[in-house]
Amino acid sequence: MSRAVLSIGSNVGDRLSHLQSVVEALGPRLVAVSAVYSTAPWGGVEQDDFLNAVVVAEDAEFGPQDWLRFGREREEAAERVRVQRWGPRSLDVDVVTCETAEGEVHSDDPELLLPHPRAHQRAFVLVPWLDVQPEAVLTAEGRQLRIGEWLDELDDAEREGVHRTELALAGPTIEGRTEC
Ligand code: PH2
Ligand code: MG
Ligand code: MG
Repeated sequence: MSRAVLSIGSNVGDRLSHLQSVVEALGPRLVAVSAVYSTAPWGGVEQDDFLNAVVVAEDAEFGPQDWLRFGREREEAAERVRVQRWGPRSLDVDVVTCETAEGEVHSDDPELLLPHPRAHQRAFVLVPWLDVQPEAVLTAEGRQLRIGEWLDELDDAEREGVHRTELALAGPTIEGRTEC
C-alpha cells in the first residue's frame, strides 16, 4: 500500500485534457485533487504558461516505483516527447512524495528521488499541494518544514506566477458516474 502526492503539468496541446487523463487513469485510487493553476514557466526556458495541479492517490498494491511507472505511462499516452530539460511538454507527472505503511519514503535512486528534490522551490507545486494537504511537511535541504513555510521562503515573483483558474478536474468516471 502506498499513498503518493503527484504534481501534474502541461503546456502543450489541450492542457486541461492532459491533466484530466491522469485523474481518469487513477480512477478510484484518487484521494484528492487540487484546483487547476495557470503558472509561469519555471526553470529559465522561454515557453508557454503551464496548467498545474496536484493529486493525492492511494493504491493497495503500489510501491514508489509503481507511481513512477504510472506517471511515465500517462506521459507516453499523452505523446510526450522529451526534447529539452524543463522545456515544453504535453504532460509531466512527477512523484513529489510517497508514503507507505513504514512511513515516508526517502529514495536516492536517480530515476526517482524522493521527496522530489525541487518541490520546495516550486510555487507551481506548493500552491496546489496546499489545497489538498495544507498540513503536509516536506523535507528538503536537511530541513523539515510545512509546505506553507516553504512557500513563504520563495521570492514573491515565484509565488505571483501562480494563478488559480476557474478550470476544474472532474472526478474520475466510474461506471458512468462521476466521483471524487
Ligand atoms: N515543469 C517543468 C519545468 N517548468 N514550470 C511550470 N510552471 N510548471 C511545470 O509543471 C514545469 C515548469 C519540468 O518538469
Ligand atoms: Mg517536472
Ligand atoms: Mg517529470
